[in-house]
Amino acid sequence: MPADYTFLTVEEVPHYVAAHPALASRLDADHVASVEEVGDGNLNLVFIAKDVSGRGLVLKQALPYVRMTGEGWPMTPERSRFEVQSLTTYHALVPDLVVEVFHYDEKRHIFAMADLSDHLVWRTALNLGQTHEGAAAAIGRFIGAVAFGTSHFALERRAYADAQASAINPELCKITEDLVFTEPSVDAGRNSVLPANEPDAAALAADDTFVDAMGWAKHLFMTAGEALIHGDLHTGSVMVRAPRGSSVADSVKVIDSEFAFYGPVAFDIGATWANYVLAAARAYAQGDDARAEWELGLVDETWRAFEAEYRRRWPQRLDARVWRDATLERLIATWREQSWLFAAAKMSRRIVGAAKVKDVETLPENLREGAARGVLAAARRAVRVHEDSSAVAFSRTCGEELLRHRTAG
Ligand code: SR1
Ligand code: MG
Repeated sequence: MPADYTFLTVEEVPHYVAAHPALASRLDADHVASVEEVGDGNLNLVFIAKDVSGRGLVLKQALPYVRMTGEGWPMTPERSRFEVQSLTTYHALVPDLVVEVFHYDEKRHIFAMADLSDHLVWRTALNLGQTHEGAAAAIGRFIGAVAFGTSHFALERRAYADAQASAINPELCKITEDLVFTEPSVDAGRNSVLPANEPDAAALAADDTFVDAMGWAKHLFMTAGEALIHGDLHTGSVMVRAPRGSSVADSVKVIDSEFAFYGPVAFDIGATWANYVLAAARAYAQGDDARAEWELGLVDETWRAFEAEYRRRWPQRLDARVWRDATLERLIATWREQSWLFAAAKMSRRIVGAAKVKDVETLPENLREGAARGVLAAARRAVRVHEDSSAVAFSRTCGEELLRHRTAG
């Protein structure tokens, strides 16, 4: 732990706000009604402060270690800089879809952002059986805007180089390289599954096609610096809100981009696809087939919105002399195929690896067994040659495996 690291505490928050003018104008630090630490992710402290007039503010502090495991797994708190930089860039591109950052304290690795406590973490909402129509499309639009707007197609050469340089994020990338690409098939001592799923995990590790595919995916992740990707765009990195009594999202906000770096665009797409499959695995396990099908339908919803947003921005590309429409079509086709690969990586890591998801983990063991088996089978099928590489074919393929393997309740 760095010697000069000081933890932010619930007691300190009002004083911290009062001491920073950019915050003091957003929250009445003399009349604070409540401060709560609400961080439920794997990494950070998150405080929500409210004043007596109902205004709120969120303060987030990056810990010098992985919260999920404790001090035994150190991690640079400098990650807050990557989060602030990327959120600021994203907010400039798509302000309606990204949480707004108001303040950054580089020394203490604290930043302040808008209070989204009238939203729910999307994973929580999905697990509660709620629908937020339009959220999947919103995330597709976000990915498309970022894929184009932070790339060499949109940025002048110097600005592009500066953006790449300031987003070199090796420590966080290494976590992804290990946990997402290597460890699902090469256990580094952090994996775990139910005893009943041990043969499934062993079969995954022994599947040469899968392991080779993960090797290729890891290579792409480490070399394809296409855009300032989010890097951890699962359903826990999205907040959603719907008016009371409505199933249509009126606000969708991307958060938690500390893993951002210049990487492959399809990594973010694949992350969303994988998490829709995990949500569907839960619904199938619970016997709610209609809901599972709705969740699998989110795959195509995100893809379509991504593609539409990218195509909408394409006319703004800098060098249309050589970046003709053939380049656009090749990009789209490549990303669609790569999304299968990255989704397979993301599905498998959430079943066997160190950081699991509530969608599957909170199922009773007898149902979890089949859900986990189905997700691993889906991941293994997704890396195999498929004639039809569409998003619809991806969700159909995964759905078949989830249904084939589900266990009776
Ligand atoms: C050690 S960090 C574990 C996971 O939490 C984050 O949300 C990322 O997904 C990371 O892989
Ligand atoms: Mg996170």
